[in-house]
Amino acid sequence: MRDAQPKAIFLKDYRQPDYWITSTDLTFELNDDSTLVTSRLSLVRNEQAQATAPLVLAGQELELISVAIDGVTLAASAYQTDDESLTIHSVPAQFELKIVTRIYPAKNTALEGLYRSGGMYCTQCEAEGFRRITYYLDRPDVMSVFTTHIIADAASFPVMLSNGNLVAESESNGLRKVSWHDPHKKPAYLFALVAGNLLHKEDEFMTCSGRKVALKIFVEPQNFDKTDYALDALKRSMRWDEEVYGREYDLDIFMIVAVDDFNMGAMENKGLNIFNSSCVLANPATATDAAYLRIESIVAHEYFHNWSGNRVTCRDWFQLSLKEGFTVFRDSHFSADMNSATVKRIEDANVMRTVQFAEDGGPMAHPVQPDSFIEISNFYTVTIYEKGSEVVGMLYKILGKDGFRKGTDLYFARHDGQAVTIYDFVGALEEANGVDLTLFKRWYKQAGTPVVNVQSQYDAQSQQLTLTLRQHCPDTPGQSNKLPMWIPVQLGLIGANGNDLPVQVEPASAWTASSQVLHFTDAEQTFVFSGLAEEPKVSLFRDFSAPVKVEFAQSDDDLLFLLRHDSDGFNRWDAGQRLMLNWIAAAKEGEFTLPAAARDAFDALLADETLDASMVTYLLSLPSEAYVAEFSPVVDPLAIHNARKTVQMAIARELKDDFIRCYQRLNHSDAYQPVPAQMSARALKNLALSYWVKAESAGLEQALAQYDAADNMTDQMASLVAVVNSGDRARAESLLARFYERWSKDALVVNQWLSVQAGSAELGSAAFIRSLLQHEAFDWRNPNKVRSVIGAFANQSLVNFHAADGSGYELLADAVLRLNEANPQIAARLLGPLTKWKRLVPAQASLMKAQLARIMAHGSLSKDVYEVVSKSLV
Ligand code: B3K
Ligand code: ZN
Repeated sequence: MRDAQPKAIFLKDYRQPDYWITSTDLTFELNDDSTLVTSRLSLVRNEQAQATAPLVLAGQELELISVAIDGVTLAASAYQTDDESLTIHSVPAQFELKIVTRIYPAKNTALEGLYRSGGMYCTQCEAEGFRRITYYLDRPDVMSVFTTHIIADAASFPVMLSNGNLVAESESNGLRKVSWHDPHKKPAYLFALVAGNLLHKEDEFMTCSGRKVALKIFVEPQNFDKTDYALDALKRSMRWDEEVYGREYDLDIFMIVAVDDFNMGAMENKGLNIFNSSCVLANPATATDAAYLRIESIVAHEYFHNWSGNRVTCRDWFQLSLKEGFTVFRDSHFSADMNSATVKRIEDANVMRTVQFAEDGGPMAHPVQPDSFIEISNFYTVTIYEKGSEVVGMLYKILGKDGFRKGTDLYFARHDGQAVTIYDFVGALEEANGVDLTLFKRWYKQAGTPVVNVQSQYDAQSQQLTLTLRQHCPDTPGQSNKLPMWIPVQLGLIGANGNDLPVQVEPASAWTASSQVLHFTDAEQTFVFSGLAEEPKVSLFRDFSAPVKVEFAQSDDDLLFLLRHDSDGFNRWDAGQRLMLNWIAAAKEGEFTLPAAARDAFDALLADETLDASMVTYLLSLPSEAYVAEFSPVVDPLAIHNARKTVQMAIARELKDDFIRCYQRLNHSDAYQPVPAQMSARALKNLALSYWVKAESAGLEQALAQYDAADNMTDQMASLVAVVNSGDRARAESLLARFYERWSKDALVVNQWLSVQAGSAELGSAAFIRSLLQHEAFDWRNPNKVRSVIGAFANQSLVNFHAADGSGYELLADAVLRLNEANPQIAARLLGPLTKWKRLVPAQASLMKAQLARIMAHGSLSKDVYEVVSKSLV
């Protein structure tokens, strides 16, 4: 908690530390109510530092027992502590430092540092959690070799793990002692420790150079049957990273541990990944296809960090996107290779457009490489992760597959074992390809979403099409008058028969034919396409080639044409979404009828068995309310909800018979497997069911029948969601009760049950949510449960969250205040929806602002909450 106003930290103030830590030897004695930590460090003064430089170590919530230098215990006058540090006034140029501290893991509700989750001990040290374990140079540019000894009651903690390889174990007098050694130097944020009564599933991976790696997934005993899929995904990730990036694993063992209480999805600690159980555990009866896909991508993401993050790490936290943006790019590419590349692109664009563009247009907007922060935990954002990945993706488009790989090879070779910056990454790509990316680097420094305006003109006589592109990027907090960005525009021209036409463009230097990319680099540029005997349809930003907003007037007929014919799957979807946005806008103004041509196009999609079913699912899915909101100048949640529902009903009614046919065609009972073909078929089948439920009561009966027949959670959950959102409250309540009775012992399933209710427009009023918070299944200490109820309510149930009486906002503010002290990271993260107040209709905006002001008035805000609220109120 803060006494004075928290201060911002600036990138421009970066300087190297005065001391380096070459080795770190830690002993943990895990006792019932406290843990004794003995740290033995070898330190050496930085050659650039002055001989008189004091040693300042970071530390929080630590009970200091003793400090000794080279075996001599220091008198209390030789050092000084405050809430955040330990300063030793005078130290030699090279020395051994021994520090003993006591910590209280069972009382640690912030879930940073060493804490208890159920019966086990675990850690989370990124970004600045290690300082809650012992005093240390807790910054990523201090890389050290770690040895860890753990001593605990042998009966309660048969499994004790840390990074690297197990080098010793022994037992005496009921105490077990183990020692782990990690030969790779690493920053403290990658340290991990786990102790508990755990079972593990084991497998083996043979690396490309023929080394055997033991793979182990540790879980609490009741979850032993939920590890197979993650193990499989891990092996596929390891193989993929060898094949696509030439990266081989570098220890003899790779471990994953599942824990129930975890602030984020997972953590890439060296050799010992720790996962939120919701992101690793699955079996067909309890996990949906969506959960399987999430597990596949997160297992891959954490594994890929072994190179992009661990072997080559960040110099400081302003470089966070160096590892996160690049690693998201790598995991997206992996998921695209494992499943449908087009669908993955659609999903990524959806996140950008609904969540990242909103962040970039709001009070927390920041560049991919931020200039400053108050609390680094607030910067694990969609901008750092997803926009960071899109920026890497543009580099990939610009350099091409082979050029990109040459660049990453150089990057890994040159910086292995180092802590570096985003520009070191770009520098390696530049050097390996002999290109100058100076202009491109603006993507890292300028916040905000560029808007690209497109004017097109066709001249039949000269057979030329002229495209004029203009770009501007709106002001964001602390940044105005932005410079033009290098925007890769992947483009196609389509003839009347639906085929792509050859592209001949002036200036030719702006065109890369191999990737069909136009390089748009100035504020305004005109491109002339020639040899066009007919006016082509223009397909712009294929494959979502840049994270920008596009203003390009195309008629509904043109959009329908693109929906039917574009050879780029992403743009087929995009054209459909634009059409649907137009319909929703029209429905806001009055009655809506589905145009006959659109009905025919949808008909054809539903009947076409040659198309990838997951792609058809996306083509027929309406944009979410959040998506519609992002495309609305002023957000009126109720109007959006009603208009979207009108369009949904029209589609459901008009295509009812097609949906029923499609449902029946796909509703067969092959044994469940989480494989792409089956997942796609289930997605389309369940979309058809959801429309059928909207269209007539027979659909509802079928949803109930499917619920009873289902042997897997995907079908069961789809039925439950359809019934809950059908408007038949009695049936919804009775099915929810049955579901709970069946699954009340399985925490992950219960969390899905909480989230279906909290996110439902039909059920989720603030009063209803308050009753859910009283349910035996809810627990404020568990972040997954808080996200399942409060997060689902505020992010998905928009009509209820934005209720006219402000009750939704009040509920969210109450939750934030309640968690502010106990778990500041989660409290700050929940705040997201309130920060968007400026976009809302005035009555709602002022109610939202009032709740932010109420939080601000609270006497003792954590840095995390303070930063988000104070920036949002400006
Ligand atoms: N690197 C971690 C995130 C840690 C968050 C700390 N507040 C997970 C990931 O991105 O892989
Ligand atoms: Zn990551």
